[in-house]
Amino acid sequence: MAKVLLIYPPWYTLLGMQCREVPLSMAYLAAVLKRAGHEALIYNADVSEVAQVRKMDIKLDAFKQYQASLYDVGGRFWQEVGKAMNAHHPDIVGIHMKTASFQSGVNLATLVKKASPKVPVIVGGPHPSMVPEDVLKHEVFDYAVLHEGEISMVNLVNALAAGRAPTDVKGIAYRDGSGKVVRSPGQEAIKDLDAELPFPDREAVLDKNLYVPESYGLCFTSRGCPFECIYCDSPKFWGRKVRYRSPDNVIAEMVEVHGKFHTAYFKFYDDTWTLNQKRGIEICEAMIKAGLPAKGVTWQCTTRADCLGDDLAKAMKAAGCAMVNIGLETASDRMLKVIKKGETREEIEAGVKLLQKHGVPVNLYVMMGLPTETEAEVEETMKFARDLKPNSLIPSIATPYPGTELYEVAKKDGFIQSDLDWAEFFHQSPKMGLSRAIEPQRFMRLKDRFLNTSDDYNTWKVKMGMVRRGSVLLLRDPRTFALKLVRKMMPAAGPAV
Ligand code: B12
Ligand code: SF4
Repeated sequence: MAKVLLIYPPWYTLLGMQCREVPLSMAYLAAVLKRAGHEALIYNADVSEVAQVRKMDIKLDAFKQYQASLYDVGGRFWQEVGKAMNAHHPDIVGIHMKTASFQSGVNLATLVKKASPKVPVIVGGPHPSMVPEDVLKHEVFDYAVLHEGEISMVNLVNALAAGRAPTDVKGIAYRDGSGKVVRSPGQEAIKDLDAELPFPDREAVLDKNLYVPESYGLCFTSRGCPFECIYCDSPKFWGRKVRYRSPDNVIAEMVEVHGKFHTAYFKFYDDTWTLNQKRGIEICEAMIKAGLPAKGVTWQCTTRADCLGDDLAKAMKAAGCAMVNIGLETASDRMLKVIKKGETREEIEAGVKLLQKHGVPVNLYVMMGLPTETEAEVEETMKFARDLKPNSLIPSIATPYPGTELYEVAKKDGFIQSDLDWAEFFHQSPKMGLSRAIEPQRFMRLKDRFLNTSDDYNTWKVKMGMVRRGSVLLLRDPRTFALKLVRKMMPAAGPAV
C-alpha cells in the first residue's frame, strides 16, 4: 500500500484568479488508486484563499506578474505547496501538467525532491503525454504516464509500492540506466468506461472549506473526438474513436454528486457532448426521469454547432441545460478550412440559432492569430460573433500546443525556438499568435482590441441580463430578488477558460 499525493499545479492563482473546481484527472486517479488498495489525496494548488480576482486579466502587467510569481520559487504560492508536502508525507507524488503549467510542475517537483529526495515523482496529463522526452529531461520527474492515466498509474504505483522496477508497465516513459528517455509499449484504452471506471473520487480533495457545491459538478461522459481541428490536442490525446458512458451511468453519478455535495450545477466537459444526438436525448430524458431538473439541477456542456438537431435542443432545454459552449473560432470560411474545423460559418450560425430558438443560452469561443489570417478576417470574426448575440464570448489567441498540427506549422514557421518558455503557451498570452499576414505591432494592437471587445461585450451582456431579470423579479417577488442579489455577490466556482 502506498500513500499517493496527487497535485494539481497552481496556474490561475499565479494570474491572480480563482478556479474552485475539483479536477477530474485527479479525482479519477484517486478513485482507481483507492480501489487498488492505496491511499490517495488530492492537493489542488490552484484553489487558494490568496487569489481573489475572477476575471482573466491578460494585460501585459498581469502577464509580468504571472511570470514573477512563477519564477519566485520562494514566494507565497510555493511556500503553501511546501507546507502541504510536509503535512502529508506521501510515498509517491503525482503531478498533473498542461503545457501552460509545465514550469509550475517543475517548481512543484523541485519542492517535492527538496523535501523528500527519495519520493518518486510521476507526471501525467496533456503536456507530458505529447513531449515526454522534453519533460523527463528534468531530473525532478521520475516517470511520465502517457495519455489516459488510470490503468498505467495503478500499475506503476503497484510496482513502486512493491519495490519493483516498473519495466512491465505499459503507457509510461522514464529514464533508463544511461539517462536516455524510453517509452514502454502503449497502454490499450479502457474499453468499457461504465464497467471499468469508478466514479471520480471528489472527496479525496484536501482543504474542502475552499470549495462550494458547484465545485464538485465537473463530469466527463465520453472520451475521444472524431474531428481534426489543427489547434486542438484532444483527438491526439484521447484518440478519434469515441468511447461513451451509458446514460444510466452518467445519471447515477449526477444523483450521487447532488446527494453528497448538494451540487445543483454540472459542467459536462466532454469534447463534443452531443456527438451522438440519440444518446444526448436519452441522457436528457434520464435526467428528467431521475427528477434532477425538478430539484433545480441545471448544467452546461460543450459541443459543435453541427452536432445539434431540433429534438435534441428541445430535450436539452427541458432537462435543465443552462449553457452550451460552441466553437465558432473564426467567421471566415477560408480560415475554417485552414483550421480543418469541418464546419462552415452558415452551419455554425444555424446551430447557435437553433439553441437560441429553444431558449438555451450559448457561449461562443472565438480565436485569432491563426496562420495566414488577415486583419480583415479578424474584424469579420468580431463582428459576426457579436451579431450572433451569444450570452458571452470566450476569446483565444491561437496557441500551438505540442502534438497538434498547429504545432508542426509553428515549428516550420520558426515560431518554436529552442529557448521557448512553455509557461507562455496559453490562450491569453501576449506571446501567442501565428498570423504572419499582419505586421507585428499592428497584431499586438488588434489582439488587445479582440480581447477587449469580448470583455466589453460580456460585461454589457451581464448588465443587460441582470437589469432585465432583476426588474421582472423585483416587481413579482421582492424577497427572492433580495436573496438572489446576495447570492450573486458570492464568488462562483470557476473560470470559462
Ligand atoms: C475541463 C477543462 C478545463 C477546465 C479545468 C477545470 C478543472 N479544474 O479541472 C478549465 C476550463 C478551467 C480549463 C482551463 C485551461 N485549459 Co483546459 N481543458 C479541459 C478539458 C475540456 C477537459 C479536462 C478534463 O477534465 N478531462 C477529463 C480527465 C479525466 O482527463 P485529463 O484531465 O486529461 O486526465 C487524464 C489524463 O490526462 C491523465 N492524467 C492527467 N493528469 C495526470 C497526472 C498524473 C500523475 C497521471 C499519472 C496521469 C494524469 O490521467 C487522467 C485520467 O485518464 C480538456 C480537453 C479534454 N478533452 O481533455 C481541456 C484541455 C486540457 N485544456 C487545455 C488548455 C490549453 C487549458 C488552458 C491553458 C486554457 C487557457 N486559458 O489558455 C487552461 C489552463 C488551466 C490550468 N489550471 O492549467 C488543453 C491542454 C493542451 C495542452 N497541451 O496543455 C486541453 C487539452 C484542450 C485542448 N483540446 O486543447 N480547462
Ligand atoms: S476543437 Fe472540438 S471538435 Fe475540434 S478536434 Fe478539438 S475537441 Fe474535436
